[in-house]
Amino acid sequence: MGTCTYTIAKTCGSDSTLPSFKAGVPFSRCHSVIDPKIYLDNCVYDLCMNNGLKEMLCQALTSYADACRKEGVAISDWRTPTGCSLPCQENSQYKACGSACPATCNDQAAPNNCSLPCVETCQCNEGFVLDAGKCIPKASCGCKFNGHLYALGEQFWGDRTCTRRCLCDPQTRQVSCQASGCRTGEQCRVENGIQNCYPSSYGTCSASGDPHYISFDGKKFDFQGTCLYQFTGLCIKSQDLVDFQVLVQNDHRGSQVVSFTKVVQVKVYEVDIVISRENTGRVMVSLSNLSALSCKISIYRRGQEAVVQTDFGLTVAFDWQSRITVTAPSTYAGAVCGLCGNFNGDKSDELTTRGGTLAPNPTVFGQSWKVKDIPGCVEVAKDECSDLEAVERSQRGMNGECGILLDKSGPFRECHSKVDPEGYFQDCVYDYCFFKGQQAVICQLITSYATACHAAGVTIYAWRTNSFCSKWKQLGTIFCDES
Ligand SMILES: [Ca+2]
Repeated sequence: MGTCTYTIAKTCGSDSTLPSFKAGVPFSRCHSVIDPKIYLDNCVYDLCMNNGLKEMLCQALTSYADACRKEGVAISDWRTPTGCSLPCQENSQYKACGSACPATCNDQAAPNNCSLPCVETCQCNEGFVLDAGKCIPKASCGCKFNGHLYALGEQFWGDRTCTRRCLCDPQTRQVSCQASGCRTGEQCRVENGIQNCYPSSYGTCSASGDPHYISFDGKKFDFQGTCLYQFTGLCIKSQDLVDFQVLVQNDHRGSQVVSFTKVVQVKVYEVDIVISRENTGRVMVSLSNLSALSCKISIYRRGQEAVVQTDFGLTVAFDWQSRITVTAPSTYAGAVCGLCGNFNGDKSDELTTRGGTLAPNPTVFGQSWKVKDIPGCVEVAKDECSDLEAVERSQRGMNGECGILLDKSGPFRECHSKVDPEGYFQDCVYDYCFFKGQQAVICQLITSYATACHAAGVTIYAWRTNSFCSKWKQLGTIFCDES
């Protein structure tokens, strides 16, 4: 032991004052099976080197007790007399020789059928059982159904085809099931390991440029009113569908003839989210319902866009400039209304006004979806661009400007079969005409087509050059230059 002077013999139990390793209780029955000498020596050494730290004594005794138990020797309680207590959690108590098969919610009779040797353990008190590492009252155990345990109050599907909805009743702790099924527009499948009814498809509505709308059912039109409008929202209320509203406000730009989307407002779960050009790079959120924000709504940035996503599958994206995209699950088919149409699969009834009649033109249609007047806002139909046809003719033959979209050997050639460029070309010509060929405006249109091609999984080739839609110009000045 060198210079160590600690009186270790006494502490580790080689005299009669402490019960530890000494013959007699509680280790005596083990001495003939495992010689305690080496354990005693180690104990003495460790204690000496650590100035008699109690922890060392307890560790040494624990390792001897474990060794004995492994040999099948029952050890009586040595912790109480040595003060080496084993901390036990709530609703449990220390057992020197407890069952190795504790009672659980799944198997409350487990200790009775246990063939393993006893272990030193914290055993749940009478009336409690082990569940996820904790001792809980037996009455708090969930329900057993088809070999699975479900929490009290938990709802789940009782079959693989989503035709029986089951509940683990908190009162009876029994499972009760009812005939049920997925709603229209949904299908039963497993996502992220959870079987449920999920939307069978999604629809997309968008507005970009001055703004050119494409409704859920694929109807294209232009509407330039500059007040606040319902872009889309739930119109046929149902307890199965979460209510929401997406509003847009357009803004006069440049020539004052056309307008662009400048504010997008999303209202859902009593949360009000505003994305505006004025606050590019930021999203404003009303804080009346913070909990919904954390678990039901997520807001993040994706490339140049702000994205608002809800737990029921609605996604709203706005690039803070002029392009807004709303994606809704098929469960909302036929139940929405607004500038995006009713999402019923029928293109011909898309210009249905708030009053339920079919509008003769997009201006009348758009006006009917006005939510609010903004001071100074107007809803005039824009004048036709006088030389639109001439512009279209000349652009159609070009390899550059709007013509780049149609160029059969151009950068978008592989996309033509996947995404028809004609509509984008028409929009491009339209804007080109009103903005007198202002490049930033048509670059936005071409970017929209490039984005659609990317989404369709098509490779497109470099189309920006230093003199045409260069990246720098697009990020720096597009729609930001008031002159
Ligand atoms: Ca429709």
